[in-house]
Amino acid sequence: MEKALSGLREDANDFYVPRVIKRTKGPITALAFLRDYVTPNVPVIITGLVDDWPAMRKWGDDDYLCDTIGRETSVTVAATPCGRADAVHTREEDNVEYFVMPEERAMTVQNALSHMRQSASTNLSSEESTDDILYVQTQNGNLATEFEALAKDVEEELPFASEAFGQKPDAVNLWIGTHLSTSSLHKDHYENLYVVIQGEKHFTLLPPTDVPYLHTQEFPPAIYSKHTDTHTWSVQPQTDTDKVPWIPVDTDKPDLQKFPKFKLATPVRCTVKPGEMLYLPAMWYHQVSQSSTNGDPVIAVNYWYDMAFDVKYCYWRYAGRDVSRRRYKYVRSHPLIASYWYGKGQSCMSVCVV
Ligand SMILES: O=C(O)CCC(=O)C(=O)O
Repeated sequence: MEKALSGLREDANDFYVPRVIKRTKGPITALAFLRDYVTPNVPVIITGLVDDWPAMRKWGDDDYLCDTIGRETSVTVAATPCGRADAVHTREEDNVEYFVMPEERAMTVQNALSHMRQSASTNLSSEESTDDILYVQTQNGNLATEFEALAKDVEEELPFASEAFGQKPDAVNLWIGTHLSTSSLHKDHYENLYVVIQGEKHFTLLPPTDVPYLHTQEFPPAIYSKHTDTHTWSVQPQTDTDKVPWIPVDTDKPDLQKFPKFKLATPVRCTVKPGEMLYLPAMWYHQVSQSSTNGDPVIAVNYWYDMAFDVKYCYWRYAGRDVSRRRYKYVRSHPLIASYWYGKGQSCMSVCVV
């Protein structure tokens, strides 16, 4: 098996994995998109497609966002002490590594934005900051629900992509955060078109053929919780649910002693700037950080289209077969995690698996 995987790695490097993520100027036809990027399963940054979206002019203004969503309207915001939600952390009390989900808070956009601006303007890193780190990132089609009032400022679907995939997007998600939040390495079973409206997003991408080198393990689930009386954070284990398969490697500073196979992985880095759209093919692994100037929130919208469970998916399952079966069982069978990933009360089938 090891020999076969090493051959796969060599072939992937020779024939498939890009060394840099190409930029192409839109518009792009469905045919060209399908032929040049979807079928070969390679990422690309498409420019010039969203310059005239009202969001590009309007969303930089906090007053516009607050007035449009409603000054008194509560939305769901993820909160953590460290900026890494849905990531592996060691809990001090028992020295056990958990997959930790964020605390979800209901708050007004006005409060969320002013908190984000304040924390971002200190220019501290997430390790140095003592603020609660907030991130709008529910990944459940929130642009059609909680943030519906903003939906008119972007396109409901991307015509070239809907034509290429033969369907409308399954979910359109709004992301609002700061440099203090990072999304840990994972993959989604979605074709992803990720549009940056303000700030920059820094993606580390790894092809699906890297599955053997990512040290996927199963971790007990837990949730961050802030105690209102003591103002301290704790990690609350979720004892009634199964373990979660996740990747513990931080691609920005991989611990190669602990995760030696990761040195065989082939990360490719790219930055997506305002007005640009990253096509992140289904089954590509990604870790995402973000930055902006003047403490401005980093704002993005992404379109998730259902992927085709075709031969590429079978190859990926084969290359990572020791972990892939269990993860499906897990996602399908646990109400807490399923509702988390599928979206609460949504039809969105966000199967975010590692
Ligand atoms: O923007 C982020 O923080 C993460 C994006 C992501 O994971 C996704 O679009 O699937």
